[in-house]
Amino acid sequence: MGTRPADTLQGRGLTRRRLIGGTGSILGAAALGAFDIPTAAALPREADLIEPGAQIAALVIGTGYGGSVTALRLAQAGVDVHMVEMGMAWDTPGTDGKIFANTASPDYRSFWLRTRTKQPVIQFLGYPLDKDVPKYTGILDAEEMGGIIVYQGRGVGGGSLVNGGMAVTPDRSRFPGVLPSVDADEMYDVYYPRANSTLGAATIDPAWFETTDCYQYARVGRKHAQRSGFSFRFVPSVYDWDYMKQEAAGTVPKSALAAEILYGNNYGKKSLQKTYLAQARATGRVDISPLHKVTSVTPATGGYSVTMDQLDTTGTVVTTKTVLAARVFFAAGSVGTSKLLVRLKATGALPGLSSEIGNSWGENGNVMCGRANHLWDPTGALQSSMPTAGIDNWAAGGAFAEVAPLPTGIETWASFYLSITNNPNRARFTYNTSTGQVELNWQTAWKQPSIDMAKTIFDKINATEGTVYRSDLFGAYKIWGDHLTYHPLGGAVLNKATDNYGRLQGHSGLYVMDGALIPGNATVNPFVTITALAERNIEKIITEDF
Ligand code: FAE
Repeated sequence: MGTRPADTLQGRGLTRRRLIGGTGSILGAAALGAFDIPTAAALPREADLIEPGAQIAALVIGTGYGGSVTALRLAQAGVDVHMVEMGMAWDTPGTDGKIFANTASPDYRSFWLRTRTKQPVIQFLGYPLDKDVPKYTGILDAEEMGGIIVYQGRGVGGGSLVNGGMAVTPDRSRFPGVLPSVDADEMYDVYYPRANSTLGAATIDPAWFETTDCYQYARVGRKHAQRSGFSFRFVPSVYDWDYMKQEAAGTVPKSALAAEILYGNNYGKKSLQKTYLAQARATGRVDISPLHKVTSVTPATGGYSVTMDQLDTTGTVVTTKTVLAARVFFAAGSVGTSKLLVRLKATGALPGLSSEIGNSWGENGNVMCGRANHLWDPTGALQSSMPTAGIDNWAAGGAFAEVAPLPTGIETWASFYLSITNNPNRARFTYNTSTGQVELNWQTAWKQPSIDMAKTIFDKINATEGTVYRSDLFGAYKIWGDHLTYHPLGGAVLNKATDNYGRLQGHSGLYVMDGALIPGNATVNPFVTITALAERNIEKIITEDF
């Protein structure tokens, strides 16, 4: 389907200057300025950090979903745990009194060791949106892996710090295609409910949804979906709905209604810091070392010798530490875990690892697009940054589209979507001996099936509504955001690179606990499945291995 460039906001009486001036959020249009960087305050207290030569019962690499489940359940079983996290603690306010930067005004806190932002939406009405920022161990990593940019959270809480909070359990009928070796009854009877309850997932109050200004964009999304015959479903969120209602009433500081999302959320979102990690710390058995990046794990007498770099906030290595861990849990995320394991196998540090290590990586079929609506279909100047609904055309067209916000602070007459599609393409991580780097062979053209599947929804909606795609968000006259993923999955797949519970083959006492276990696609947003799978696996590991 073609796009009519004239059918943009400009054709509707809005000037570029007015739009850019009023645009924030994921568009990130902010004034350049000097940044105060409170480095000392942001650094962890030395006394709390892991010590060189320490002997650790259970060392967890990474503090995202897989790592947090692992730490909590081990600690509750009486095991002392040390979590090692390459990102910051995110527990100290910056010079503006807030811990996290607003998405509208990225600053030193926003990106992981970049000197220029790399925002998912590249431009708006022809204006590029990226800006210079000081190099800092910021919260969002836009990791360039060949043909794809993989967005990931960095810090204590991992992806929960930066994500949209959509807590989606896949339809039961799709689960065997996601994790064929896992007993689905157990997952849906025990582990999904356990994960959802500990994460604090809840669905929006339907009556409030119908009346609040901040979800007008989702109501428009529903109307368009239903008029084209698609199934529209509410999805739970880990945002505190009561808090959002108070934001709307103006009685508390705003967070979701102030467009906070990509660079952290200062108030209402129940990130892992407030759920699993809070419970884990409360046991008194879990310590966390932020700004520590694991570089090696190799067998040693009594377990594994684990080497890590301690970083300062410019990313410079200030010291290197080696500890002895009886057991090591890889929970560095799909990319982090895969990169470590591929390197450790190739360099002979962990020679017994399976030849399946590095295989079956996918991007959950992510593709973004926008649609330009008619003037009589406004999506609202106030948009909650927390999505709460999706359009389900998985069975017929292979796409589940999140009705996403475009919270610019002004009316844009635009609808925005992140689609999760059944893209069959899978990539592989390999070690390049000449550069010493781990590479991923994903190619941008491999997104074409995702685009085709997303079009099964949006071509039809455009035809019904007489509307067109936006072509000003991802490059000049470019409709599809096919350069990125928010949902990396795979690289150390369950029952292939590991046994059916995440135990790495060839080296006892080593485990994978994160999104690397899921072979490339979860059919919906993945963190609930990552959490539930970790709950299942750690229960078995505690029973049989400790
Ligand atoms: P993850 O949460 O990425 O945690 C891994 C941790 O390990 C990170 O904190 C890393 O900094 C750390 N790490 C990596 N390497 C090392 C190392 N060598 N040494 C020490 N630490 C290391 O992994 N999913 C949903 O279900 N719903 C959503 O609404 C949603 N929205 C998203 C929006 C954005 C912008 C992004 C980026 C992601 C979104 N996701 C969403 C994806 C979700 O956050 C992601 O699947 C999970 O965070 C992955 O969990 P893992 O435990 O695998």
